[in-house]
Amino acid sequence: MKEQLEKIKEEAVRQIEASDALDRLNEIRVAYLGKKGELTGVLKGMKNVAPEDRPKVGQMVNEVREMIEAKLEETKQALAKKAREAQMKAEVIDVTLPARKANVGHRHPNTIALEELERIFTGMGYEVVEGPEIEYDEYNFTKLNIPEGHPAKDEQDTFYINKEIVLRTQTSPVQARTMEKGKLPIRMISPGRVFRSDEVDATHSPSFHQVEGLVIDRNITFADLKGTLAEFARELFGEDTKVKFRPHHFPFTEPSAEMDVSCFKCGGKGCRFCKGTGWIEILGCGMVHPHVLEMCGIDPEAYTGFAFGVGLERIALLKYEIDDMRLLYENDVRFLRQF
Ligand code: 2NM
Repeated sequence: MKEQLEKIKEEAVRQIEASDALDRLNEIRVAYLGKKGELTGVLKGMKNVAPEDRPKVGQMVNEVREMIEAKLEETKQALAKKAREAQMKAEVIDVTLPARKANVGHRHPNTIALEELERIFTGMGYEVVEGPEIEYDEYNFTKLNIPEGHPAKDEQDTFYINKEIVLRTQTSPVQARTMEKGKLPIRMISPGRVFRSDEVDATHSPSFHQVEGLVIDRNITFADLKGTLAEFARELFGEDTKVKFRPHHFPFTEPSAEMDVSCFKCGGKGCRFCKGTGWIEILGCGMVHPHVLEMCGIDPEAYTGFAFGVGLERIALLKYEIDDMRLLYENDVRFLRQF
């Protein structure tokens, strides 16, 4: 019996020492100490041992059991330590590697132009107000004196969501909403995305950006409009910039005008940039139509105002001498980085 136990002990120790994984240790535990294990088998065979020898044999079995358990535990710890060390070695961080280069983007020409416009107008005391891109026909057209049947309302030009709701074709509905709130005077610009059902080409896109301005107070005249927009042009294109107003028509202003600036490339002599005319068309403007004031809840006998609208892409293309609007929508960083 003693020899058998010695043999079991030796074999168990040999197997434990040869094992290289926790799974394997568990198999060995089951094979020796489990319900059907070898050592358990010896205990079951006790009935064949003479009664006076049983305590002695029992003690020996226990010693072997304890010995195997200790050996299993010790090996388990050693394996875990080895695994930890291997992991630490594998995950070592090489602090001498060069850092990954951070790729910062670049402001879009539209954004640069918008921030310039916002700087100029907030500097003159204007607020920047935004509004919804999906608008009621009522605000986009009716309150701006654009009646049923007006060509601007044609489905050829406007994206309709349904009979009452459109993608705004201008940012003037933001001005109408601000006037309706009733807080006067008003000095505001409303920048934002607008939509027209246009084919894409070098100068058109179904979605582009506008900055519209509005001033309402007592005694506002066309002189205020001219002085303000001339100052705006000088800030944007340089202090020698001249301005010129040509009569025009907009439904929401009366009188209306378009403003040209003297060509900032040739100073007005005429060049390829201004197509030989010396002038570049820059914005539309006018005195807010009394009907518009009335429909937006302002008394046209007490208050007057002027308004204007600038295409943001047009400013960006001119200022940065970009000859195709489509370049603004590709967001190729090699293009964007140049401005
Ligand atoms: C333009 C040209 C002229 C304009 C008018 C208004 C409002 F809401 F006050 F009636 N906002 N913007 C306006 C006037 C816009 O864009 C070429």
